[in-house]
Amino acid sequence: MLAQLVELEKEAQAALDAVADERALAGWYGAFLGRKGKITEAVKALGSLPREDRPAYGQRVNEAKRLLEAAHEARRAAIVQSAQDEALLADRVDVTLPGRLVLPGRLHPATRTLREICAVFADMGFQVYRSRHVENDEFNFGLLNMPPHHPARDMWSTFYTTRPGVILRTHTSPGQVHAMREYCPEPVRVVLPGMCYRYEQITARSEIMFNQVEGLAVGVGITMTDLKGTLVDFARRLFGVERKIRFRASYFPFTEPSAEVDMDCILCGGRGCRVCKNSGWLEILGCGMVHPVVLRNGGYDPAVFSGFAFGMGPERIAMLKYGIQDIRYFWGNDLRFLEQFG
Ligand code: 2U9
Repeated sequence: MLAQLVELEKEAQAALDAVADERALAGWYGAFLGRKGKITEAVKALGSLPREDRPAYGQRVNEAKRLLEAAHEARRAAIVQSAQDEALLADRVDVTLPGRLVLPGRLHPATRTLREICAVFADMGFQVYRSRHVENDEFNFGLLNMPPHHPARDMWSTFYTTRPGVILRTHTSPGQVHAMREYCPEPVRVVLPGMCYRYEQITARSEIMFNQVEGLAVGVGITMTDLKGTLVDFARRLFGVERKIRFRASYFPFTEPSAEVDMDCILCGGRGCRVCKNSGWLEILGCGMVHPVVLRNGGYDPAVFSGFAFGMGPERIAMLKYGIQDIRYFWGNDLRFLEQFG
């Protein structure tokens, strides 16, 4: 029996030496040390031996079992280690390779211009006020002095939704009513930047989505000279200290009187060129004194309060500033265009 045991031990050790991976190792364990394994069977055979042979055999078989278990554990550790070594070799990182260049991103030229405009007004004490892009008819038109069927509504071609009265804002002006209602009876000085939507033919000069920056100042004793001073200062801060502006009478339903503002051409300094179409002037914004009806809709008594408002398009301002010929570039997503800014 003892001789058989020695043979079995040798067989087990040889089989273990031939094991190369974890699957084979599990098979080996089952064959020798598992519930029906050969070593386990050899341990069980102890009971059937003559009493006098048992101590020697018992000691030997237990010793064999212990040794093989230790060998099994050592083999398992070696297999795990070599699998790890192989994986590391296969997935080797060459730290001497040059790194991959990560190009820094940049702001879209419209966003950049929008922020520059807001920063100028922020320096003059205007807070940024953001409001919803999906509006209702009342805020986009009614409260801005355009009741249903008012002919001035034709100035804005509107995107309607399937829900009656719910529309995409055609200008940031509804936000001004939200701001007035939030702050009244305190004075307000806010700028409203953001996207507006118009159901229009897309051409070199008009897009269906574009940004606007509108401004509003309401308080006691605000006059048109405040409006003029603010806008002259704005033009000089954004385009240079030499800038001149002029006011042309105009019409907006929410301001009275209303004006459009031109600035002397930044390219030719007013002498006349292709960009200003030889007029020497560039139109940069619209403005006016807030209409008394609109002031009342915002919660202010027009007998006590007055205010001015203005509005401009950052894309249009960027087109003037950088000599961009076609507004469609802003949404064209062409990197050759976008990478020229910032
Ligand atoms: C309230 C009161 C007054 C905002 C104004 C303009 C004139 C204007 C356009 C210029 C080019 C926007 O991007 S554009 O299409 N804006 O001409 N906006 S006065 O007046 C307001 C607005 C809201 C409550």
